Amino acid sequence: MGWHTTMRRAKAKHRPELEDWEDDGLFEIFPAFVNSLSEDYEVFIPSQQDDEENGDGSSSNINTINSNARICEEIPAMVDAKTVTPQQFASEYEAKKIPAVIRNIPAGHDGGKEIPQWRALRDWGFFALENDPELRERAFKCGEDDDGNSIKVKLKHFLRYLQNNHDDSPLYIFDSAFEDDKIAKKILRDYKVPSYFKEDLFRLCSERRRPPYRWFLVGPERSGTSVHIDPLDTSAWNTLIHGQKRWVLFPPHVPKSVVKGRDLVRDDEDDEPVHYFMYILPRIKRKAAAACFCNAVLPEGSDYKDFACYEFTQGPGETVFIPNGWWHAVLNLTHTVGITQNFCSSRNFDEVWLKTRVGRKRLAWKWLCQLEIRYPHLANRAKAMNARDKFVMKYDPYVQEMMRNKEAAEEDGREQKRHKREEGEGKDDSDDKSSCSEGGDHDDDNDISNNTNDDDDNVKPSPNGTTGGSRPLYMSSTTPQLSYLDRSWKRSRSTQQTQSRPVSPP
Ligand SMILES: O=C(O)CCC(=O)C(=O)O
Ligand SMILES: [Fe+2]
Repeated sequence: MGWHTTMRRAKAKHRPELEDWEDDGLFEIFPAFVNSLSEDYEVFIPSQQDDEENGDGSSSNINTINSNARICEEIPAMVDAKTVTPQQFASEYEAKKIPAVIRNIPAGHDGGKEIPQWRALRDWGFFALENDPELRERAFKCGEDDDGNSIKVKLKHFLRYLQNNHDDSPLYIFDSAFEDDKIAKKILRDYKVPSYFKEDLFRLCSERRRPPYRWFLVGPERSGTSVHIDPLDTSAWNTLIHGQKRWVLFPPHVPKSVVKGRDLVRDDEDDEPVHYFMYILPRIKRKAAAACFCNAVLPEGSDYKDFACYEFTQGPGETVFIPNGWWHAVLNLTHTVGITQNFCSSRNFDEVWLKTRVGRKRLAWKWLCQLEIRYPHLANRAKAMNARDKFVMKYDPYVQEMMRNKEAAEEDGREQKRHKREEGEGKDDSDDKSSCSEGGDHDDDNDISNNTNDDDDNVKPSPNGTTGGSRPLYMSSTTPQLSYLDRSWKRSRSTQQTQSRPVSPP
């Protein structure tokens, strides 16, 4: 099958409802849009004073939003890997959650030291990729069907598509599956995780279990990534080897509804990243400017309070650092090749923990066990947050044992009632029903934690590193979530107090 048919099928699976991928004619008008973009970094913070002057005597006006912007922070910060040490980066940028553009890493500078140049500079050119006898035959993920299944095409087909399509919003290679694959593993040798991002606490979980965290990116012009916050509140770095990417960043306090701008998408419009950058983002900025223009002081709680956004173009050899919680969207202005990784470090650990304990319950338990062994101070931080929020971890073996005891006690109770009824003692039927339903009123999956949104993998709970027999901090006896459990559970707990923890600690 040739590249054309392969890609037509891939597109039909990715967006079955879209009949004409070239309908908006963006291929024609995109170059003019790219030319209209400022090469400078653009800060947009609308003025909140309707009679404020801009310094040249003109007053603020929502039609001239760029001149209306007041630059008060250097975002993104410019960092040179030739001079900035990992310690400086951690304290000046990562800890303060300041987005940054770091220059010179692939060229052989990192953390103020010289390193070998990345092989990616040699091997990730479009010609080199197309002629790599192994990689060209390897299938990469470039989309998803409606059921969330990956759509993969061979690199050689994708590269022909990249050079020849007129789609408004083309497919984009976004592939995270390098492990277990001899051919794609080569990609891992072509770059080196920058020293600024070496700390990677999820590595304590096995490669197979940890959430996806690194992606090889091959993006045709006009493809991109919709506005989002990175998963599990991780931070990210993104290094571009070829081409140009346009970025927009919004600080974490800007509400989702504002950054998405769904109310600003017209009925006949698409909302792909290319439409976002060309049409929706300018409307979001105009709306923010108007909201601020109309209100000398924006009321507390206004969606546009402290609105800001930051736009810039990333060039080859530049690495963008996106601190956790920052909204971002990306548009490939040209064909691009790059690499991105997400990470949890001790500086974003608290936020990542709060998301992981809810979104990945089984993984969170396994991770906590490892943290207790390797980084006890972080495990203590996680446990302190759990105690503060009265958060009970579903896969704590202690909790699971309690739930088993509770169920056993309930079953005992039911058994006794059945027994009594058989003996003719339980005459009042309705009493029996009510007490039975009380007993059966627990979650089917024993979930007594604070959130039932579990998109977990199949990790088995494993021993943790708490001291034998004592109650870990996150299982405080005053935990109110436990107090809703019925008397039979309390009985079973009291019988257990003399026992050691069900799974002995390492
Ligand atoms: O380069 C891109 O398209 C952006 C990638 C990104 O934001 C992400 O992977 O989370
Ligand atoms: Fe992202």
